[in-house]
Amino acid sequence: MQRRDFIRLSSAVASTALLGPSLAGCSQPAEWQRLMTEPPATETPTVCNICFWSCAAKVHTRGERLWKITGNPEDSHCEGRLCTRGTGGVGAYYDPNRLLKPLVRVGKGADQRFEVASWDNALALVAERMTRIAREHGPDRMAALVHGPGAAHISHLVRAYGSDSIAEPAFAQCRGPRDTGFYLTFGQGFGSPEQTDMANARCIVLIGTHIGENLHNSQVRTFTDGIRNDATIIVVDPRFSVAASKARYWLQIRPGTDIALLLAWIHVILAEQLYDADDVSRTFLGLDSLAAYVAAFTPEWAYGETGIEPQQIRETARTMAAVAPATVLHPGRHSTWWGDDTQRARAMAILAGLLGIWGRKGGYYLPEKVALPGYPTPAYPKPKSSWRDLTLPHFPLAGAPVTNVIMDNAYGKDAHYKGLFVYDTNLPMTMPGIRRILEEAARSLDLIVAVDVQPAEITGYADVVLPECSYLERYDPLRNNDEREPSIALRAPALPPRGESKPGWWIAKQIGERIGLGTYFPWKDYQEVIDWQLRQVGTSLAEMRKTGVKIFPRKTPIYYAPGETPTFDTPSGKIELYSKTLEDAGFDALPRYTRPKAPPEGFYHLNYGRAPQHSFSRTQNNPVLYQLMPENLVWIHPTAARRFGIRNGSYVELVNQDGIASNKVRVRVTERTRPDSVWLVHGFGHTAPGLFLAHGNGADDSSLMTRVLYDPIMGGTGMRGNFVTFRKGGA
Ligand SMILES: Nc1nc2c(c(=O)[nH]1)N[C@H]1C(S)=C(S)[C@@H](COP(=O)(O)OP(=O)(O)OC[C@H]3O[C@@H](n4cnc5c(=O)[nH]c(N)nc54)[C@H](O)[C@@H]3O)O[C@H]1N2
Ligand SMILES: Nc1nc2c(c(=O)[nH]1)N[C@H]1C(S)=C(S)[C@@H](COP(=O)(O)OP(=O)(O)OC[C@H]3O[C@@H](n4cnc5c(=O)[nH]c(N)nc54)[C@H](O)[C@@H]3O)O[C@H]1N2
Ligand code: SF4
Ligand SMILES: [Mo]
Repeated sequence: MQRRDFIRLSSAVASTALLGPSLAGCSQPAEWQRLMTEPPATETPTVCNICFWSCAAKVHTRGERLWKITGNPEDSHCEGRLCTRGTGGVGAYYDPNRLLKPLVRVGKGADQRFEVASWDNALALVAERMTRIAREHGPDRMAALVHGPGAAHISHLVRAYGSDSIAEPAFAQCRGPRDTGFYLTFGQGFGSPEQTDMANARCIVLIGTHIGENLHNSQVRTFTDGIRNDATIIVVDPRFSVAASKARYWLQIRPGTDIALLLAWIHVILAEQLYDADDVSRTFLGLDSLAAYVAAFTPEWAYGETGIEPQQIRETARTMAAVAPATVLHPGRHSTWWGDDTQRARAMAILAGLLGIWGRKGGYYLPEKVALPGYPTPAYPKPKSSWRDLTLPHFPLAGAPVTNVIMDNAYGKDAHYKGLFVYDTNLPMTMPGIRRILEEAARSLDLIVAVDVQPAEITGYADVVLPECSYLERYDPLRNNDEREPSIALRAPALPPRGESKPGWWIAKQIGERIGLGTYFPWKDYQEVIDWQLRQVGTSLAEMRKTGVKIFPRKTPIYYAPGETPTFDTPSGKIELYSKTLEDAGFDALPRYTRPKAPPEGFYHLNYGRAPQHSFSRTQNNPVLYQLMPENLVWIHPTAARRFGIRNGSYVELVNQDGIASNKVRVRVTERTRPDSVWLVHGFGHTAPGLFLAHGNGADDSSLMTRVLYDPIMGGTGMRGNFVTFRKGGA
């Protein structure tokens, strides 16, 4: 892809909006003409929910037809533009396979057969089982696995009921190790959006972090701004990613050896004294120990581990130090890779500390959010047991509930948890190795509820499936993220819910009232909650329905003042290069490098990630995005293709180290993957029979991840330690 194409990514996809109505059954051009001209268009503000970057948008409708979705020009976060997927949100509304009625499982055990139920009956069943669990075992024995902004409704219900076991895959399958590593070093993690000041950077370092394929809208644009401003781009990736194609330095690292590279970079910066000496004495804890520790980790040593030439390691270290603090060392996002992920994040945080980029222009800015009060409801009861009781003995520094710990305690007759709520997360494709556990859970738990918009894999395991309407048909909690310019954004319904689908807030309130928790839902509807909140910050629902976004002036500076000595929220108040907290918990106080397992003879690293057209496993059945990318391809290096006699465009099955085979998947032979690795876009290979478009297309990376590398510090599920070989098959 040319650089110009890359910059234009988001405008090039505007045309995808045109596909939506045609898929909804319009016969062009007469029907199209009609749709374009009458009745007059209405605009309703929303916040995109196709991924969690939360861009503010406008939904354009004509009567009860959805026309298109465009970026909200008032939004400083998305700068008025949506990405491919956000524009394709039209397909989330028109998806012919949407869940439109509640379902109750009639199959026994793990049998996935369902009957349509009325809302009354479905809610009564949930209420009856929740009441029984509370009476017989205690409400703390109910857990919830949730994701996305709407999760707040279910979390509120479950907390009011008396449980704090509420986990998101955003921790143990995504950002957890990164945030833990930075938290241990700086006393603070990263939020979403990440506070990288790429537009002002002179040097940008990406470790993995495949921006451009990872299509977090404004992040792609600030990265592009950095490129346009001639920042030096350094990309560390075993694969020739889109970002690598923009880089001055592409370091094609041997998979899993990043800590070695980071230690060598730190070695060079300390050995050549490339850091700000003033900063070092004032703000660092443990510099001497660090210097002694990294003395042995020379670029020559790292070359043996990473395959990156010593001269390149020196040159890149000098480059990032020369322009610091205007250097963005991107902290990454999906960081559950090799099991030593918190330590990799620590190594990155230490390097960021030495470069002095925290709170500096061109490095990491200091984010701010709006002080938006919550709607007053009674205090939650204190749970009899907490998620911490089950988690900390295994993962002592887990700062948030861990999905896998909950699931490990949610199957079998003697399981701690007796009931499970699942909202907006498709566990079978999200948590490696979970299908067997879910089958057991479906047999043994008193209740599994899934709230979803489509008959995704997870719904097959539920006793009760509750159909939520799409984000285009509902109110949700206001967007209020920590970012550059504090702002709030409104998601309001642009269309009535299709079928009998209902908003999450309604579902939570209905269940709450049926189990005696009505006082936690003292409002008539969610408009009332939002309007109350908005009035506390000087606006109202009526005003926000017009604008969609309100930007607030910052109350604190975005960067530290020159010469300022900040205090960090660590035990010492300093940047902790040496972590006593880790040491006291029995871990390495300085990041240790462990050589990853190499693939066995005839096997290849299973590498995976994103494509710009899709989000996780949630968009493959979206008719608009399906058209843009109906299946994933497995990238195979020409040497491997030759060895196995595999042709470009043919189909193969991937078979992992434990003999587990994937669906058939089409081959792309390319030098963009390393000779020792294959590449697969996550989210394909759906098995749910109700997803007519997505079912059976491409291969599911999760199903091949039978070897999980747990992070002993915080419980993350490292996914990169799996290997595959090929079985020829298919047409
Ligand atoms: N289009 C789209 N964009 C998305 C999403 C989506 O679903 N769709 N999801 C969003 C979310 S929640 C997340 S968390 C992010 C995920 O996106 P990222 O945070 O960017 O994910 P990573 O795993 O860091 O990046 C994958 C890259 O790491 C490389 N890699 C593999 N192994 C190694 C290794 O050992 N070392 C190094 N240095 N690199 C390696 C791969 O080749 C690949 O290019 O994307 C976000 N953006
Ligand atoms: N193998 C593998 N596993 C991964 C990753 C990977 O790259 N490979 N990536 C990891 C990362 S970084 C992340 S963040 C997680 C993401 O993991 P998840 O959050 O589980 O993401 P999805 O797979 O999109 O599943 C979303 C589910 O919510 C449903 N849904 C969509 N919209 C709505 C809605 O408006 N309301 C409700 N109630 N439901 C809705 C969808 O139908 C789907 O069932 O996955 C992690 N797991
Ligand atoms: S990045 Fe794209 S999919 Fe994600 S919220 Fe923004 S427009 Fe929607
Ligand atoms: Mo993620």
